[in-house]
Amino acid sequence: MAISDFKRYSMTFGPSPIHKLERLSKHLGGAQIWAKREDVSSGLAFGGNKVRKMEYIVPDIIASGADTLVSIGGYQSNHTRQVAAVAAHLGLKAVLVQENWVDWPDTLNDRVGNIELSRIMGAEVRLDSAGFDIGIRDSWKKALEDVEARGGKPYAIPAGASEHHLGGLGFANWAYEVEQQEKDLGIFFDTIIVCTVTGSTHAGMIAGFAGQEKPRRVIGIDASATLEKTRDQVGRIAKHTAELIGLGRELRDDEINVMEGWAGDLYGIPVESTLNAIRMLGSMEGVILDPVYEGKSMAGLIDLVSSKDIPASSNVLYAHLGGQLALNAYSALFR
Ligand code: 5PA
Repeated sequence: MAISDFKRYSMTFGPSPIHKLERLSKHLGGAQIWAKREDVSSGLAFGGNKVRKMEYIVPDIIASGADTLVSIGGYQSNHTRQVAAVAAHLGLKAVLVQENWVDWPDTLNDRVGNIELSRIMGAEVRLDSAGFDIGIRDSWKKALEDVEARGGKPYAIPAGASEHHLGGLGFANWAYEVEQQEKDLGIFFDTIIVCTVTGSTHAGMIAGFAGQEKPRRVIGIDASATLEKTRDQVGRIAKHTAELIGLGRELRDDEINVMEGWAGDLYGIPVESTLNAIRMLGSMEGVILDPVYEGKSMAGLIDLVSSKDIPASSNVLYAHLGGQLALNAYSALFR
């Protein structure tokens, strides 16, 4: 099997756009920095990385005859918001377990942003007091049972669609999309920077790029603050996805590169470098990042480029995976 043998149900406008971050590159004085924008590549509820993953899962949903998508995330999960949008788009129901992943004091945390949109899109939102964990949860199993008990047919989508057997395909294909765009732009991105938490975004990229001729660094910046779990999950999903798309060789350990240093102590809580990155991209480029994911991966990029860990001769591609809706729950930080 190759990636092109898998069915893809289109929910994006086409390849996500790539553009240069000219002023940021100049300011940091090192590598040239570009962004590929998953946050503006779909018309479904502001899009983001899960829409791309779901494009390879929807054919399986349709074939299963399910009538309800069941998924899980934090109160401000971008993933569950995108599942709600996909359900609405397909004419299905959605049950979303929203756990208290972040001990964040904003009283509107369970009302604004992502969760508000999920409610608008008709999803059944179940608040749950459990804390952060990217693994399989009882509350999610219970939601699946409840749908069955009331005569529905559930379709299970784990956190971030990562542990789903097809969860890595969307971003494996992203790697091929990049290769094509490079030909059009006449450039080679030797370094990719991506935020990683539940792992299938980064893992898919690793599997996809591993099959290409020219090697490159695919750096995942951890935003989970539970590094070992995320590293394991990235490695496992990368290997599984590589097998699915017929890579024909084992992935090497050095291809699985999850870096720590910018997550702070806790998932979902921004630290100084996160806020600096958000303000820098906002004020210098008019590009908006969030405090949970992209602010942290951009903080990593800023440091790696500034310190010349990524050499000045490099072309860096920053994967912007979305996430801005959560800013609504973090307004106090920018008063
Ligand atoms: C998320 C994930 P992975 O989970 O595939 O590693 O992606 C990390 C990531 N950027 C990066 C944004 C904007 C994201 O939303 N979000 C999760 C969610 O519930 O929203 C799965 C955790």
